[in-house]
Amino acid sequence: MIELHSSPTPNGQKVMIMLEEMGVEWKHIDVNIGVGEQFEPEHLKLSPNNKIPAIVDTNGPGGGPYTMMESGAILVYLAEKSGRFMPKDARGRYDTLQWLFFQVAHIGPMFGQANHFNGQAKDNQYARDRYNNESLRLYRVLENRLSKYQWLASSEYTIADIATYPWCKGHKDRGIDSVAFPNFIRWFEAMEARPAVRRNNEMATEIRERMEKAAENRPHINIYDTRDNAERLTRATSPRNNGG
Ligand SMILES: N[C@@H](CCC(=O)N[C@@H](CS)C(=O)NCC(=O)O)C(=O)O
Repeated sequence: MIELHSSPTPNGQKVMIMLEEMGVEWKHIDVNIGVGEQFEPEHLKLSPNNKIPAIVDTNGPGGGPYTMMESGAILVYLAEKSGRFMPKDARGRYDTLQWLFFQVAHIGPMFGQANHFNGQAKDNQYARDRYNNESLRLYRVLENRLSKYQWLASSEYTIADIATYPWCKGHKDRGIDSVAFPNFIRWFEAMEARPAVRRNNEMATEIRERMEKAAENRPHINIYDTRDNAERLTRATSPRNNGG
């Protein structure tokens, strides 16, 4: 059984899609980052970087529970555990790892910063231009790759596709359409046709609603508030909170 300690953000959804594709027994344990549950000591035991997602595989390598953070590493682990969504030949495997790392190192952080400055710092034109321009460039990288390959890494559907899709859901708001990005749109539609992806999208809405309801009377935090963030982040990473 796999426990997913998470929230249905793009990084959380990557793992949800993978678990649905594998068809294994799993459950979602809600970690509401809007009320600061990522900073609680129980979550830190699973995720030393205070982030979601984290998993606990109750039947990990060698038997017994195994805990992991970092969505890219979790996808590699689950691909190896299931023997699926990672090509068996060496070139296909390294291509998959390249495009998986490309998502984790570029698509996630750059789209994330663009969303942040567009939403939280509308008057910071420099930062908005920087991350919006870079995001657009990254969509072109995806388009170029997908003009040569059916799926991101190869002719096979892999964990690189699973990792990238949830981050690309906002493409319409960025003016990404089938005229300028025909191969990206073909790929995006192929992703949305997969039953596991459809189930993920339905579950993401349900989990969000459940978490909002559970947090109704609880004090919310603003993870973007730089004034109280400094103190909270220091506390969260102090040796005492980390079992030191
Ligand atoms: N590199 C990490 C990124 C994880 C991450 O940034 N998670 C975000 C949600 S998508 C989070 O936990 N944010 C809460 C916070 O920053 O306090 C991964 O791929 O797992």
